[in-house]
Amino acid sequence: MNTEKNYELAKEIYASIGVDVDAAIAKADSIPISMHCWQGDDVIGFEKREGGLTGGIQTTGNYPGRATNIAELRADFDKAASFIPGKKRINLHAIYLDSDVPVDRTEIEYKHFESWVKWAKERDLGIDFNPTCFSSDKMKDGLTVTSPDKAVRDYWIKHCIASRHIAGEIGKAMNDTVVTNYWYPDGYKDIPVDRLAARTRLMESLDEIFAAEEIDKKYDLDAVESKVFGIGVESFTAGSNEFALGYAVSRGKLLTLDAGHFHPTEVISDKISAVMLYLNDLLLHVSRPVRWDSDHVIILDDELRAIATEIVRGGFEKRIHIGLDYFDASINRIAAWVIGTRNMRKALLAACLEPTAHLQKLEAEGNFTERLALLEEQKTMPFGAVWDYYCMKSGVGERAEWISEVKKYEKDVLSKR
Ligand code: RNT
Ligand code: ZN
Repeated sequence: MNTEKNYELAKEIYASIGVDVDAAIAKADSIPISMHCWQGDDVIGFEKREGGLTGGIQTTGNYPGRATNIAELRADFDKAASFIPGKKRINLHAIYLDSDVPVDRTEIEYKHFESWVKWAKERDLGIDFNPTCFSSDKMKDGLTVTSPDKAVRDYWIKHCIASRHIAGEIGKAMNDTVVTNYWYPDGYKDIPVDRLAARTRLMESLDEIFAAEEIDKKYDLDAVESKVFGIGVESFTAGSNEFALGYAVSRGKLLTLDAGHFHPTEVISDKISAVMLYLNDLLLHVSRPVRWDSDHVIILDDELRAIATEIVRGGFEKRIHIGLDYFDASINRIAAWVIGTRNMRKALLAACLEPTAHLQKLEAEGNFTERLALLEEQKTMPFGAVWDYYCMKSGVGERAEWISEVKKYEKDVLSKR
């Protein structure tokens, strides 16, 4: 469908504004995107446990074909990944362990994740990790590491220490840096009277978790995720943004900015350049909140483009770790992975096609007229032609070709589950 020809024309147009399209493709292709395994099974995991998703997060929808075991999840991930160009990682949660028998969360070991390492290595995927501090009868009043009950706190601290150890072992086995994200739903439905005590307990628990073992940062980086509220914990969240930022800066940890964890008019794209002044590394959970932290599939909207642009403009490709965090159970889950991850990559490619140095020069000179004019002209430049060519060259099919293949997989595989 004239993909090469369109690309040649696009190349000429971008060259006229000083952009090298091939260099842009190579750069966008090399930026890793960590695909969250939990889109494939509605954040349930393989613990052989009774009970649904808790912790203020929710999947809605009952589209058929959910992955119910490791083999299915891996096959589905492979299918999705085959339609997504560029460098990919898989983001695992502790509940995605590989074990025939139930294992308590405090008893998990590296051996339960060894098969993931083998699988990821065969595919040249990186791995990221998360302790799972939700969906458990070991929570008390919805609390984990901030519980006033020391036994409850200790349980969750132990789980996080075990998770962190596993992450370090995965890093060593992969000879790569695993980014481990710590998220706690802990908060209160109604107005608390001792916010300080809850946050003190959170700080002390995190300190205990990270002090337990010295792990080379080459193999594992720890990130603390902030949140404003969750369903059932509307009045107070211990790990607020100020808490997490302060913790990360004072302890040399990573902050995790999740696009759905702020007030509705706040955007994380504007936070990147501020926090990067004080942090070595940052983890993003790219998501799409619709009225609340609804975790919709990310679309190529202004905010997604702004996030990617801020990463590229700042030269933060190595220091900002891009993770996706959404879960939609109302549509084909493989399509959800493909749509969202392709959009993240598209946004990165669009960002790499910007004549940033020129725009920044105009801004520094106070030439805001030309800055605006050029930014607007750019919007209708043939970005799609570059994307199509990149997809073709990457062997992931052209344009919407993947849709019919996902439909076929749904008919042949998913519908038989
Ligand atoms: C929840 C957080 C958290 C989870 C995942 C499953 O609001 O965003 O990151 O979504 O860990
Ligand atoms: Zn998140």
